[in-house]
Amino acid sequence: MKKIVLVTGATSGIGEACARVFARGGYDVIVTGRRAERLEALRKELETLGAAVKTLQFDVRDAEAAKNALASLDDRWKQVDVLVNNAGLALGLEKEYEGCPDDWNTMIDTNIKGLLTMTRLVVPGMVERARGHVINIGSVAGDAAYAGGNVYCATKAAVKALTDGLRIDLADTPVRVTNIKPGLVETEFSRVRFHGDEDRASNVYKGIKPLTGADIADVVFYAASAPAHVQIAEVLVLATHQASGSVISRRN
Ligand code: NDP
Ligand code: 8X3
Repeated sequence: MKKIVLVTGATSGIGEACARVFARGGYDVIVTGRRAERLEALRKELETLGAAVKTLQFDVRDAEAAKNALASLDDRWKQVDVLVNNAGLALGLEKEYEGCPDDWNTMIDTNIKGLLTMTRLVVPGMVERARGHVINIGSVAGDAAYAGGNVYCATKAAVKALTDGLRIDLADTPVRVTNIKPGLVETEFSRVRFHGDEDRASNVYKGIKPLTGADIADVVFYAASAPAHVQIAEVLVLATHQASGSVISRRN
C-alpha cells in the first residue's frame, strides 16, 4: 500500500513543490488550499506522475471546514502518513506600532491556529496507527525578528514552539516531528505580503539567487525519507548569500 501525504497550501510555491516531490517519490497525495482551479490542475499533473490524488478545498482558518473536509475522505485516505503543515503567509512589513490589525489576525489565524487545527485533526490517527510524521514549515523569521517582520516573525516563532512541543508530546510514540525553516524562497509569498504589488515583491529577490519551492521540497522529502529511528528535528535552509533573516548580500 502506498503511503499518503497531506500537504496544506499546495496551490502554490513550497506546498505545490512538496506535492510534486512526494508524488514522484511514490506517495499518494492529498492537496489542500482555497483555490479550487489550481487544486484541480495540480491533481491532473500529479496523476501523470503516478500518484492517486485527493483535493480538499478549504480555508485552514475555518476549523469546521477543515474537520468536514477530512471527514469526507474514505477510511484509506484518512490514514495520513505525512502531514506537511505548509499553508501560511505574511502580510505587510509595517512597523509593529503602525501595523494593520486585520493583517495580524489573518497571519495568526492561518500560520498558528490553522496549523494547530490540522495537527489536532490528523495526529490522533497517527498515534493510533503508531505511524506518522508531521513536517511544519517554519521560517528563518522564527529564529529572530527583522525590521517590519514583527507579527509574521512571532507566528513563525510560534511554529517553532508548537513543533518542539508536539515532538515532546509524541516522544513516547513512533510519530516524528520536524520543523523546516526556509529563508528567501521565490514563490507567491512576497506578492501576497505586499497585497499584489509586483514591483515591491520582485525587489525582495533583487541581487540574490533565492531558493525555489523545489529546493525546500527536497529537504522536506529527505526528512520524510530518513530511516524510522532518525528524526530530523529542525533544518534551517538559506540561499548561499543569505546569512540570517536580516543579513543578505546582494550583487548588482
Ligand atoms: P505562497 O504564497 O506561494 O503559497 C502559500 C500557500 O498557502 C498557497 O497554496 C495558499 O493557498 C496557502 N494558504 C494561504 N492562506 C491559506 C488559508 N487561509 N487556507 C488555506 N490555504 C492557505 O507562499 P510559500 O509557498 O512561500 O509559503 C508556504 C509556507 O512557507 C508559508 O507557511 C510561509 O510562511 C513559509 N515560508 C515561506 C518563505 C518564502 O520566502 N517564500 C520562507 C520561509 C517560510 P490558497 O491561496 O489557494 O488558499
Ligand atoms: C519567509 C522568509 O525572510 O521573508 O518566512 O521572513 S522571510
